Amino acid sequence: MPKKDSRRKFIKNLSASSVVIGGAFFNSCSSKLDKTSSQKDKSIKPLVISTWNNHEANKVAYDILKKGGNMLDAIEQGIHIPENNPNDTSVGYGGRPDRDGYVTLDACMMDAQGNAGSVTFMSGYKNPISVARKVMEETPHVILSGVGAEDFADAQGFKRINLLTDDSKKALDEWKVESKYAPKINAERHDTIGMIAIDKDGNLSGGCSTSGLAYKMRGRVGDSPVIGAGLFVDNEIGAATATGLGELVLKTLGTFLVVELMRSGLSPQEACKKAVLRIANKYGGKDNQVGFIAISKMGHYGGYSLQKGFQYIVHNSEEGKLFDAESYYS
Ligand code: SD4
Repeated sequence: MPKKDSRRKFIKNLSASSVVIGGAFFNSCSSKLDKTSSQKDKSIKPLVISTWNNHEANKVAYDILKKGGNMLDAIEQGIHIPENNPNDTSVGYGGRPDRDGYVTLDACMMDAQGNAGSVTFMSGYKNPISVARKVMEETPHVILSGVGAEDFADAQGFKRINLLTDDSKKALDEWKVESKYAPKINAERHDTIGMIAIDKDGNLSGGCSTSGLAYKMRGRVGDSPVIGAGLFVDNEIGAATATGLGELVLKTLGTFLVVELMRSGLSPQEACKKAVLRIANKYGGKDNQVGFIAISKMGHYGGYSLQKGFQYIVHNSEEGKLFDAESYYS
């Protein structure tokens, strides 16, 4: 499977955001937007798309939707797959810690009615997507953070566990020796799961879950739990989710931008590409990775990234299909 290689390349490509480049660049590039391929223009519902090769997660969600199950159950149970997997070092249990050894998780969910819930900087619970769903369904708030999110999870009956695995601890110790504990904006492998879906009636929802950047500074929160950055759903228009260097996605409100670009008439593929170009234009991004995926209200989909190596998995049939996203830099 190309997964490991692409992960490695992705990590290599993550680095501190760099210089701003000229405004003329955006205009010249934006006129060269592709049409989606005919494959992607076919609208077959239900449809579930996730970032990276999260095949099993995507299939779990698809199977629930295909049987006419609840959309949020589909997304939640799909995202549980990487969250529960100690060998997935980017999400949930086994996620890489911050540089002080704390595993802190971020997640959010948004539904077709425009409801949203999110947890950030949360330790001790391996399914932040479920806690985010509870925030959405059981509280008048959108975001609960840190100790407050943990107290809420406890009150909701979630079981507290130690998220730091022996493998993660060992990797952290090696990293400390290698890096001399220097704060870095990024590094290391990453495969945040962002999942968006459309059901057979054309209703859209999504979820996103991550342990954030490995060896981040304590307290750092990325784009993934921020509505409009890591995930955005507007049931009249479409849905989008993001992966990559969260700082770039936060500074451009990337998924809100993708959905707004679809509102202005662009296809999901064109919208993802234009949002990536916005980042390239404003922040360079030559050494960074950002990837977007999107679904339109019509059930069309697409994805685009800054760097080569970003993949996304699509299920609108039992088998599913893994796409290598087109990228700005080759
Ligand atoms: C973050 N966007 O915390 C996440 C990282 C990520 O695949 O997507 N990795 O910035």
